[in-house]
Amino acid sequence: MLRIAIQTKGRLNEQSLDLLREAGVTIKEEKRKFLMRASDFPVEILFLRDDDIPQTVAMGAADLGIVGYNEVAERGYDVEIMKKLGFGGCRISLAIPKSDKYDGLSYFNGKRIATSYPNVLKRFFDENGVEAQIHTITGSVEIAPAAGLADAIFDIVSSGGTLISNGLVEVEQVLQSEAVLIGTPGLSEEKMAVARQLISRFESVLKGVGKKYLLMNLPVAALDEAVTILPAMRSPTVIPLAQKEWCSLQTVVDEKDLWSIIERLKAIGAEGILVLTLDKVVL
Ligand code: PRT
Ligand code: ZN
Repeated sequence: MLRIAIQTKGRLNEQSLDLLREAGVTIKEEKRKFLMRASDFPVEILFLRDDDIPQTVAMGAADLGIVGYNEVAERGYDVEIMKKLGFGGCRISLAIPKSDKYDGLSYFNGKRIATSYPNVLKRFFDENGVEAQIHTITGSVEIAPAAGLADAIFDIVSSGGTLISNGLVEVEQVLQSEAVLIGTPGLSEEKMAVARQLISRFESVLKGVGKKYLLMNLPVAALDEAVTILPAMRSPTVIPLAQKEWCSLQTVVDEKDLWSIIERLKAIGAEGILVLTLDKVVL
């Protein structure tokens, strides 16, 4: 039985559960306990505060964990990063009052910086020869400058809205983060086999994210040109139609390119274009 630790509540909880569910690992939600057995896969889910997940996995009290890379980097426990999971994206940045002039990292010499990520910040300052006072605070770091507790902050930024509403401006992006799957180093072969199976399912789910399945009818004469427009996984599937001069074409495209691809296909005669949501891609 493999034990995987995820966040009890908070920003990563829902997406961690969604990813597990999409990968065929489901738990009965009626009565949530701190440790729950999945009904359809040899996994149990341990619900923890995100702060505790790296240590729990490093100790082997959970075999795997889903947590923000920022927590892994800050806590410094010996865990293996097994997979980036593509959600929970954010960065840890240095931000200063917007009325201040910023002239590079030397700005921070002698300044007081409030943060919940003192270790990541200390490493960054040491690497860059900055000597500043790091003040560790938990909770609302962004109010520290206005409250006179610090000159600048080092905190998680995602949309940037929190900084703006506190009169701060981001000046250095120090660490890029997203949710990652971590594992205890040296898992037994038996556990590794289950972990590999789970990772391969995660990969199938993640490959389907941001992809659409396209189906259309196309004049056979336009096929060569259509193939140059469509970046299929190998090449698009072409099916003959009863009307000899027409064929049906099927392929997978990135959602971000969807409209430009559709417009180019219409321009070469594609008709009856269907766009379908793609669930998983198993290669
Ligand atoms: O209760 P528990 O200890 O488990 O949770 P928590 O309160 O410590 O963490 P939580 O749930 O807030 O965040 C969990 C993880 O989500 C973090 O460790 C990051 O990896 C990731 N994440 C992604 C974020 C954000 N985006 C984010 N925007 N974590 C926090 N924020 C906060 C940030 O601290 C700041 O206050 O949101 C604010 C900034 O957001 P913007 O959009 O205004 O820039
Ligand atoms: Zn936390």
